[in-house]
Formats: sequence, C-alpha cells, structure tokens
Amino acid sequence: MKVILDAKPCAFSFDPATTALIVIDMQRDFLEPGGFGAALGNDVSLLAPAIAPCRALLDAFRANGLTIIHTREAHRPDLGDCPPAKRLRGDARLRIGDAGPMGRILVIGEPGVEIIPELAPLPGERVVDKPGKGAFHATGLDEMLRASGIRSLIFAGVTTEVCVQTSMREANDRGYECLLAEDATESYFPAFKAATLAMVTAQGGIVGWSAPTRAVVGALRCG
Ligand code: TIU
Repeated sequence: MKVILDAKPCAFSFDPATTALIVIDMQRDFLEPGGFGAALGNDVSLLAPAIAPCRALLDAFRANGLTIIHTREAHRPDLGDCPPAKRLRGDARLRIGDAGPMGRILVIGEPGVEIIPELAPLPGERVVDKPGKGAFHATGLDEMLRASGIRSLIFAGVTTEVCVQTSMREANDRGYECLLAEDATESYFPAFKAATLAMVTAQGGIVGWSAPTRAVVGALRCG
C-alpha cells in the first residue's frame, strides 16, 4: 500500500513493503576523533547532528518490520580493493590501512570501521562493506535489493556530498526512487550539504526527493 509524504520538489509516494532504509557509513572512522575523517583534517563533531534523526528512521523502520541496510566504507586487510589512486589521494596524516588510535584506517575488522553504538545494526539487518564511495560499486547491493523486491530507497548517513550523494546517484541510475532524509545526513562542510540537497532535488528531482526525517516517520505511522 502506497503512502505519500511532503517532500521536495514534490510529494514522494512509496510502498513501505518495497522500500529500504540505507544508512550510509555511520561508522567511528567518520564520526569520532582519531579516524579517517579526522585524519583528513575535518571537525568530526559536525556530523553528530545526524545521529538522532538516523536513530529515529531506524526505530520507525524497525517498528514496521521494514528493510534496513547499513553500509560501511571498508577495505580488505590486504587493501587489494583499495586502488592507489584512492589510498594516496590528499595529504591525510593517516592513510587508508595505516594504524591509528581506532586500528587500521577503513580496514574491515578494525574498531574504526564499526558503526557507532547508537546506530548499531540489529540481527537481520544487512551490513554492506563498500570499497568505494558509492554503495553500489563492487558490493552486490543492487542484486540484493532486487532479490528483495525493493523499488524505493530512503537515504541517510554521512557524508552528504561524498558517500551519500554518490550512492543516491548510483541508485537513481539503476531505477530506484530515492529520497534523502535532510536532517539525517551531515557533511564536514555545511555549504556542501546544502548544495547537495539543492542539486539532487533541482530540475524536478533529477536525482530524487528530500524531506525531513519527521515526514518519513510520520508517513510510516500513517501507512
Ligand atoms: N571524506 C568524506 O567526506 N567522506 C568520505 O570519505 N566517505 C564518506 O562520505 N562515507
């Protein structure tokens, strides 16, 4: 049964049964001091406002028994899935694979890759480790969603203009109806977050829709 919520650039209509919540990279490496985000010179406290809205979305999807996917930006310990072009980019104090205060940066199995405790996955919720910025690159996520009959995606997580926007664009090109939860995503650069929200919803929703978390939660309550 379809539900409709107020969104930009126009109403977003979705069937909760064929909708997944995709929480992008809410992991310690981006949200806590000592991880990848901090090593790149960012103020990680700027991402904290997204935590409570992400939790509200998780609570609503859990209460309705809906599909939830968590992603983590993470590489194999041998870094065979991390091209040098990615590892050597920029002047990070700690590069991917280097040992930091939360273990090796962005490496599967290390403490920094873990999703923050407030948003920890529950049993039955899929956790997709992704070697790229986009959640569809080299992950099998598209096949997983199609096998589950998912057609619409609600996006949340960090950072807005890097992994969230990349994933939303990948999803849009694969035919999913995508909505970005405006307050459940943050960037180290507030202006980039604002620009992303504007650009994905411009031109009649060229990439998709956006709406506040309360609109998504409210629609699920009514649905
Ligand atoms: N640096 C930055 O803003 N983001 C990333 O490197 N990865 C994600 O967005 N997850």
